[in-house]
Amino acid sequence: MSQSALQKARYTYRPKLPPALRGEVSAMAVALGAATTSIANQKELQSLFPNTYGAPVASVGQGKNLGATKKLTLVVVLSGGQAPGGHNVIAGVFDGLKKGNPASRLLGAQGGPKGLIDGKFTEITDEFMNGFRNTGGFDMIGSGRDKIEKPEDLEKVVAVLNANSIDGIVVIGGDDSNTNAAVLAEYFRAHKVAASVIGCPKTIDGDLKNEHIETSFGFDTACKTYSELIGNICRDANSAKKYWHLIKLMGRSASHITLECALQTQPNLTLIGEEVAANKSTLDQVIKQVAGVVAKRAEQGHNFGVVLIPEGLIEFIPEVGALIAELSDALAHDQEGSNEFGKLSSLEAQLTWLGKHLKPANSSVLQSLPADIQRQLFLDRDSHGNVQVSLIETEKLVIEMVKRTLKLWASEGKYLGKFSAISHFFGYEGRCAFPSNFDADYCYSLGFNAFVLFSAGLTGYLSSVKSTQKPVDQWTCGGVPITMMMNLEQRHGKPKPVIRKALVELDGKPFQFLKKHREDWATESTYLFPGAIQYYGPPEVCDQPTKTLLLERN
Ligand code: FBP
Repeated sequence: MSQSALQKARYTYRPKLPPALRGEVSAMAVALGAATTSIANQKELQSLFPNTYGAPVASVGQGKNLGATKKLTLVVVLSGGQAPGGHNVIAGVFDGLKKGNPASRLLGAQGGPKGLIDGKFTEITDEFMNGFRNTGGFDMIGSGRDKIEKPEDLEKVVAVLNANSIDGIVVIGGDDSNTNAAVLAEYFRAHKVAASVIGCPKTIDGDLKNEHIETSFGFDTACKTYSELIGNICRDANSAKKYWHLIKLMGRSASHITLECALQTQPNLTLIGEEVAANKSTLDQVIKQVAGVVAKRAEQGHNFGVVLIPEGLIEFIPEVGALIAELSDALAHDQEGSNEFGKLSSLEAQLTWLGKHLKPANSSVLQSLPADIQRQLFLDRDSHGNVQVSLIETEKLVIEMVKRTLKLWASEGKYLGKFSAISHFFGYEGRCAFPSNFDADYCYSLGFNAFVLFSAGLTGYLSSVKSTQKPVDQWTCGGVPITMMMNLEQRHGKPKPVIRKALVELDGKPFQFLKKHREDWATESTYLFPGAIQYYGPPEVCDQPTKTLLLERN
């Protein structure tokens, strides 16, 4: 297969390891601290996870590790959306395992959790591994969004483990997938299955983090990739001085990506979903906020600018969230029943039908939306009939509604500018990029560290690498019990134990930095141009972590 020059160069990059993971694996010992409790609902979680709840926080240091040289068979599972660095987590596990005992085996579950249920594996050999080191994507073994929760699937997994003499599973996933890792670990303990389960924190969304997990991998590379593109657009806007660019950024729920990209590029306006929710802003207020910045810049003769919009914004606006929830229910109900709505073809007829089936407040929000968005709400639904929020083109919605507001203000003599707007959506552009040096090093360390946790006999833990705002020489390693990060949340009307998602904290330093500077950024064009990710060169150019991490940890 032909390869690009960067591909070839990256295959030979040697990721930097923290001091605790250097040297002989038999000298990497795991020390255990005091027992832990979950962040909330302690009683309920203890009864749901009687065999794994309360495990101590672990740290990796110098000492004797008798399990490190044992011959083992481990399985890696990639779960959920792609995130740069997944292949390096696998490389870290692989190298640790082989260093401990060259006869050990690593298997990759094909296509994510489903591969584990069906017993479909790819044997990871040296040659196979070497073709994926330091590369983006999950194409090495594939990923999937299945969960292993149903009793019959759990039984199948146990049969697969026994048939293949598997000693442990590394789950590489986000909050949901690692919640599933905790369920598996508990099930194995309860059913006297010897295999253990260790998770690694993955998601570009950056919402799997807490005291022990400083960042999820992939966030760094994805944000740097989007920031390069945003910086280029800022420069184009500032050169041509004729367009407003409205850019939606991935992040299913939390606005971390949008916030980080704002810190890296200093656009004129950044909407943060969590702030909109906290202020209980209406859609009209959000639109007026955008139109207000456009009008203010127009007064200075600047009919151009850049606005960042998080993917999850729409659901954070309380009235739109309420509309989507009721609409999903009504349409799903119709789909399962008479399919009256499904048979209507004109938008007018659909709106009339919904006028009769929705609460008046939700119906009037629906009526206020541009026709294209109304159509999207009805068309883009999942197999259960639910509205697929991530497919709604919020950036276009904002443009259309800002246009309306500016037209009104112009008719009242309050606005004399020109609003020519272009929409963008950046998501898939960043999920499979070559991992930055930070992600390459971080992921390799997470994987290697996961192996050390296995060798010490731990189960139900997330691999944790800390002090990542500092150079790798100062990173520390350990493990955090997954149950410690859990609470009960309502899912489909029932309480479910889940890892708590980390949303943007409005009193946190990253958001406070944005808040302090945003008025200046709105009126003055103080854009920053981060440029492309650099892989070779001075550390201050190549090895810097995200601004979020620097602000949060320093
Ligand atoms: P994970 O949480 O699984 O890492 O995925 C995150 C994400 O990239 C979101 O930002 C985005 O909303 C979603 O996946 C899109 O996923 P898909 O392409 O499967 O629709």
